Amino acid sequence: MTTLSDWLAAQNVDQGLASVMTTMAAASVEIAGVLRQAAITGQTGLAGQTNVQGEDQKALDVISNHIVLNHIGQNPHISILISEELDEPVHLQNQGAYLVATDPLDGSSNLDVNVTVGTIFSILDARKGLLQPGSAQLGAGYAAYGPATSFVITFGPVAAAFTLDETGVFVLTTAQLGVPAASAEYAINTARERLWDRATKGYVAENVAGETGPAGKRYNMRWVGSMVADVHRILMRGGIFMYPLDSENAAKGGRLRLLYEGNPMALLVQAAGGASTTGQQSVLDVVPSDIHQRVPVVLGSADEVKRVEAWYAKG
Ligand code: AHM
Ligand code: MG
Repeated sequence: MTTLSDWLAAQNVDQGLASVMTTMAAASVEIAGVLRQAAITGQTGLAGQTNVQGEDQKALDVISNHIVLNHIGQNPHISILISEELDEPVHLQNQGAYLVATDPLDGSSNLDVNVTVGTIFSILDARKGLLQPGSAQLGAGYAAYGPATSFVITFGPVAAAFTLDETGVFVLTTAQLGVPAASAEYAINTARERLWDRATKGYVAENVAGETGPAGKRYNMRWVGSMVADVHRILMRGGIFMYPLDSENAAKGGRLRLLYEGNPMALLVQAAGGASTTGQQSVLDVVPSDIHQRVPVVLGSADEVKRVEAWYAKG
């Protein structure tokens, strides 16, 4: 049995960087505990406030943000925290080399209904500023709070998955995730079809056409509505996840946030052999101009991402 600590000790990375993963793992264990009890302790529903993006915060969003902030504050290697739930970056009183950008609890619409949600995070060199492209990430990961709590991380070359055991320890359960190039499963919120651009409509129509259509095979659609759960499925068995630019979200630049949703997931998928695109370029190549910037996200099995890119190339 290999624990997260064993695995981290065997990686060829700076000890401070490894400690950031340990900190995020500890925060995730605490959040998992809160989620497990929330319906009993009454920590459900709205918090009665909105975040910087104008979204209603749920009680669990606020609690999760506090938990992450508390754990990060105890790690002297982290000097800056960017959170979906906080308007401004938090500058901690230390000389730590690392910046963490996080969505402390992703999948707000699935809170309070016992569907998988998660914590997503990205690790950057704090000395290089707040606005770095995803390709500059030193590490990334997420915790998925499902039937089991998974912790999936990368420092770049490989993505590994851990599962929380009953004693509160993360145990290595997949040493190297591999997203197969070919797949027949796609994930997109089809209720937005009328808003989609030509490329998204074209790609999805080909999938729906099945074995007699141009894709030549039968597809299945799976949409949890929590990015963490949808991306976790893709990392475990392949598929494609799409939250493209559409006529409604275009004014904001997309739906998902670049620094703490698009970038970490794109790095994990790349480490597992998959690909990502905004339609125009790799998600990892987008240079942010704002910490809460949004981005179109398409990621997963390489062949499927290539088909989407081909649709965008047609113009
Ligand atoms: P959140 O950070 O407010 O939870 O929003 C992000 C979520 C993703 O988890 C999910 O993929 C997407 O938003 C769902 O959007 P929609 O409600 O449009 O289906
Ligand atoms: Mg979120």
